[in-house]
Amino acid sequence: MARLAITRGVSPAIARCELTHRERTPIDFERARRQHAAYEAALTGLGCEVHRLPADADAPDCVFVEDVAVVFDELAILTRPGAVSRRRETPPVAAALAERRRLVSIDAPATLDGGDVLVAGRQVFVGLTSRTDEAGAAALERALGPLGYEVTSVPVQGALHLKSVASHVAPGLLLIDPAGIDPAAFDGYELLTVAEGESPAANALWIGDTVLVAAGFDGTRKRLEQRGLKIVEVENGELARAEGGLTCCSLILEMPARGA
Ligand code: CIR
Repeated sequence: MARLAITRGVSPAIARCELTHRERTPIDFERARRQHAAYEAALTGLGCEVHRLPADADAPDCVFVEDVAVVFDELAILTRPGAVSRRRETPPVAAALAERRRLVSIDAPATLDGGDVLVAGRQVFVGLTSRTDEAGAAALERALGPLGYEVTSVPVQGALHLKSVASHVAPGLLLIDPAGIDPAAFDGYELLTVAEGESPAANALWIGDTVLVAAGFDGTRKRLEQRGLKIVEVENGELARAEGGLTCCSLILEMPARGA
C-alpha cells in the first residue's frame, strides 16, 4: 500500500486566521513555512508521497486541509466548514481528490469540519462543536452508514475540534485530553491520556507504524513510548498560534500500490 499526503502551502494571510479558543499572537510567516516544510519532510520520511497544493492569499487558514475533506478508502467527503471564511478552501482540495476518490458533498445548511471527524477503523466519531452541527453529523452518517461505518456523535468541550482532544494512534488506542471529552464516549477503546498541562499533545498523527507528535510535550511523548509506540517529533509552534495541530495539515490517502 502506498500513501499520498495532500498538503497546502501556508497563506501569506495566515495572520488573519480564524481563532476560537486562543488569543491572537503574532505569527512568523517564514517560520511557519519552514515548520510546515519540515512536517512535509517528516511525512516523506514516513513513506508518503507529498502533493502540496498552492496557498491561497485570500484564505488565511488554507494550510489546514484536514478541515475541508475527510478521506476513506471508498470515497471522500467534501465538507462545508463551519467558518464562512473557510468555505472557499474546499474546491481546490476537491479537484486534487477527484481523480482518486468518489466525492460526496455536505450540503447547506449542515456544517462539518474534518477536524471533528475521528476515524478508528469502521468506527467514526463526530465531534459536535462550534464548527460541526447535528445536521453535519447526520449527513456523514448518510454517506458512510451504507458502507458499513458506524457514526457516533460526541460533544466536545472547550476545544476547537474533536481531534484537538482525541487522536487514534494505534489499533484500538486513542490518545485523549480528558479536559475536552468525556472518556465514556470511547467505550471499548484503550485510552491513553496526555500528561498534565499538555493538552495540545492530544492531536497526533498516526501513519503506518509511527505517531507524529508535536515537539515540546515530553510527558505525553514518554507515555506513548512506554506504550511501545514509535514516535517522530516535529515543531508546530507557529501554526499552533493559528490553532492548528498536526492532523490538520494533511489529508492522507491510502493508495493501491502501482501494479497491484
Ligand atoms: C480555524 O480556526 O479554522 C483554523 N485557524 C485552525 C484549524 C485547525 N484545524 C484542525 O484542527 N483540524
